[in-house]
Amino acid sequence: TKTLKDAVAEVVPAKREQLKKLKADYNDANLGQIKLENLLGGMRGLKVMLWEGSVLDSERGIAFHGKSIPDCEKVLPTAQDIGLSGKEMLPESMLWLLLTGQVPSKEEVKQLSAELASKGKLPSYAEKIIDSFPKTMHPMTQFASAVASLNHDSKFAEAYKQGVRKTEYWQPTLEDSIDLIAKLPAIAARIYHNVFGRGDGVQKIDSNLDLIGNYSQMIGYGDNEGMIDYLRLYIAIHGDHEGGNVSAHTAHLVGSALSDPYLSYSAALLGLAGPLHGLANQEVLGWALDMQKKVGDNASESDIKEFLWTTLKSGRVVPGYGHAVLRMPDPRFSALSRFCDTRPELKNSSIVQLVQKTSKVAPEVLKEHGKTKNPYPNVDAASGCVLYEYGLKEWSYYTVIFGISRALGALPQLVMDRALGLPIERPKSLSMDALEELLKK
Ligand code: FCX
Repeated sequence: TKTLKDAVAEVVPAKREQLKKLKADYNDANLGQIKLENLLGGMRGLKVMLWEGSVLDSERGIAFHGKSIPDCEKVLPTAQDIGLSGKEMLPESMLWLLLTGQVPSKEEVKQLSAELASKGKLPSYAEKIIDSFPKTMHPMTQFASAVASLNHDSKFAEAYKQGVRKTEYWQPTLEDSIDLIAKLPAIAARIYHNVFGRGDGVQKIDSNLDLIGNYSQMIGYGDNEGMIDYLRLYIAIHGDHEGGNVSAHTAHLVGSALSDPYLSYSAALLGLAGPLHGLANQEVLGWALDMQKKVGDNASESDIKEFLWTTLKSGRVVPGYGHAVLRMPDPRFSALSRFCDTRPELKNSSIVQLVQKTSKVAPEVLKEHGKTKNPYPNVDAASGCVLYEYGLKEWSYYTVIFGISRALGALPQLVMDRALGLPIERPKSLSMDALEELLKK
């Protein structure tokens, strides 16, 4: 059975060749004009980054190496396929796809799961660092700091110091990336234990379990099949959302300075901790619970609409709605809703029902409000209420779970950045005075 490293090694020459040909054939080609509105509007719509793992289409949603979420659900190996119970695709399968563009075999996924389990334990210095954080520090700050601390053992940083050749950079980058992905569950579980007293805080890593099976054990959900399978789905589909979102772009930008994967991904997590990005899933739940308090169970559409208008009139955004790129209901939202429909314990949950009902009326209200370009639910609208229903009620922890996931896409791109020898990122900036001068010409 091929290892992930063998599979990446097979892909790298073809990717290098493709880049060489692109440069040779089209180096001067125009990819669009830069307007002032792009510069002032957060660079929306500018095609200025290379990102291999996924491409986001505003009308069709995300595709991972050309595969939509329903395609992935059909072809990516599940827990059942590697001898465990569970029907959802495994994050290991998604990681393989994102890194290589290929659908892994069941044996390859099983081997990758075992490799991650063997690398999952934290060094004792990292445990001590996590244990020293005040409980009142936000879990995302703890997460990013713990991840940064692991650069102590970075193979890339060491290899760079030893003068490794540029063409080989991708190899220690891949090793660090796999080591980091393997350890994210143990970091996240220890934070959960320290802050909320859930799980026993012990790093029990069973070499027969998959990444999320082990994570679920460590956070005290080892016996809850529904939750384990939900986490697998959640973590697989949050893995990548092309390159321009804040977390992915940050990993790429920081990595472009040849900062190692630990430093690059730590920075990405700090971006994910912003309320307009990953923190939205925490915000949604708080907001939905406030609505539930106000409108009660079995709320009518008009009660929900009224609550939505109250939020909007107070000048706040409706969390879980809108998107910088999508102009349709987020297929990740649809995948999580589909999961809810298949599980009786969720189908009958009052908070899940409220969230689903809201997703039917909110687009109408947001259209009438007339500001957002995309009135439909994004993934964050659904993700938190399921965790809540399964008993993981500490919402300030939710973005940490997103943070385990985003590594599946951000780190493979870092490997590709190094394999392709992409340069340090350095866009040009201008002051308003300089802009005025330029535009008057
Ligand atoms: N409720 C109310 N107003 C909204 C809105 C919402 N859900 N979404 C956008 N708007 C407003 C914007 O605030 C902006 O108003 P302004 O002109 O007064 O500044 C206007 O509509 C145009 O924004 P738009 O171009 O549609 O959206 P942006 O690309 O600027 O922003 C986000 C996209 C996602 C940041 C925005 O829709 C938002 O704040 N949504 C709520 C938070 C959220 O759910 N974030 C998670 C997004 C995602 F899934 C992720 O990255 O994780």
